[in-house]
Amino acid sequence: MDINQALFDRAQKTIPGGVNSPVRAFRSVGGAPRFINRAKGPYLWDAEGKRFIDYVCSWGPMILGHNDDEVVAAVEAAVERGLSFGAATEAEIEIAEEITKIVPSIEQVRLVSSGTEAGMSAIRLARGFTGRSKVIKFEGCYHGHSDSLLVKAGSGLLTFGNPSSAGVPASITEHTLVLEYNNPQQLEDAFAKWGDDIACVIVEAFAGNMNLVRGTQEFIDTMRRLCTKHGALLIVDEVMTGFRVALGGAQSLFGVTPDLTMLGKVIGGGMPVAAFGGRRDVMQQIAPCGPVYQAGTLSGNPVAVACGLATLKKIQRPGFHEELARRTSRLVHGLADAAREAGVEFSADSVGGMFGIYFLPQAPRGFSDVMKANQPLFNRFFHGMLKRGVYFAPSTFEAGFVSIAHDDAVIDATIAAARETFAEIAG
Ligand code: KE4
Repeated sequence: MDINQALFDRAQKTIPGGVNSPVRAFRSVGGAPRFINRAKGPYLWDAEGKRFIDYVCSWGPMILGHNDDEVVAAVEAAVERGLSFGAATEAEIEIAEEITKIVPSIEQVRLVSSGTEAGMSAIRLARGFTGRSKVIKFEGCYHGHSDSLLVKAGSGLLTFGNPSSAGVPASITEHTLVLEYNNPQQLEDAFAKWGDDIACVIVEAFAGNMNLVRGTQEFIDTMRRLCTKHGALLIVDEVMTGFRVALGGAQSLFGVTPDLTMLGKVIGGGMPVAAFGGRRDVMQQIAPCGPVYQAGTLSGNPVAVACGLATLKKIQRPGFHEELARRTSRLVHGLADAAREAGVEFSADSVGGMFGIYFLPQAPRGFSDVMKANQPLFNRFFHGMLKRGVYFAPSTFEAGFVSIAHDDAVIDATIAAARETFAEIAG
């Protein structure tokens, strides 16, 4: 038996599914997950010492590559000063100033420890600010696992959601309306029916949790216009896209000004930092300033903030995002060329340092397109690449990520491995 399998068997004795987050269990691709014990630059090494080129990048945070020397030095210096105080620190002011400088729509920001906390808090704040209960989200988008967001579309069109997880009472999800992504008309209809009862619309402007799916400009503009008209708040979830698709995130590419933004992943550089922020008048409703309660023992943890701050400073270097986008585009074009040469139906897309690969004739425009992808073929591709030392996300419903440590030689090695894999699965 191999070491990863032995570790997986042992892990399942004391950890549900052997993992601390479901996607890591390789359930949708099959086989034993790789137990990683170190990483550097674009590489991971598993428990057997096998090296992989990493396109998960911890699901987005590792935009500088693993264990960037300057980031590690900042973390080590913070550790020397203390692991956690549960008190205010100057570093929290510094990272708040960086965030509000980089993302102009964020006038004030509150740090939390996960994207889930950011989403849960942003929705509570929107409900508190507007005095309304109803929330609109979109099928295929994920904003963390807080109860009111674990919801699937209602049985009929424009009917309120049903729980998508056990343990979530229907009374919680009955305020959440799940609409079709990239369907402006449905938004018009929903606001026509419930406009003045809607607290917020929450959206991934570039969706990354049904693989990468681009929101259309019309879709985003429609929700901004309708929220403004009806006094609802627009929450753009930039946990994945923030500082990743562009320095200023998806909102900078769409030219949209959210009322609230969620941040995570890159903001912590791999350590537990996330945030929500936006209009000052809205943020002033958060405790201790206002009546909307929100708190966290490790919010703004000094070691995690040091990691995030060092990351945010380094990605602001001139040309960083242009170069990251160039490398990511080189990857997806190389993969598409390799698939075409092998005669495998495949497409790919990228926005900044985020990409999608699809066993579909063209990039999906919404959830129903994504569901038509050839999942068995993806699974064969996944394992063919894993065997050749390339680690993609173990699910066809996940986006991929490139770091600035993925240089052309690493990208070209990936494409060479893909050429062999596509030839292998073409039959
Ligand atoms: P966390 O609570 O996992 O820090 O963030 C939740 C979240 C919120 N919003 C968006 C757009 C997200 O992508 C996420 C988390 N993303 C997943 C990857 N699809 C994290 C990986 C996992 O669940 O293990």
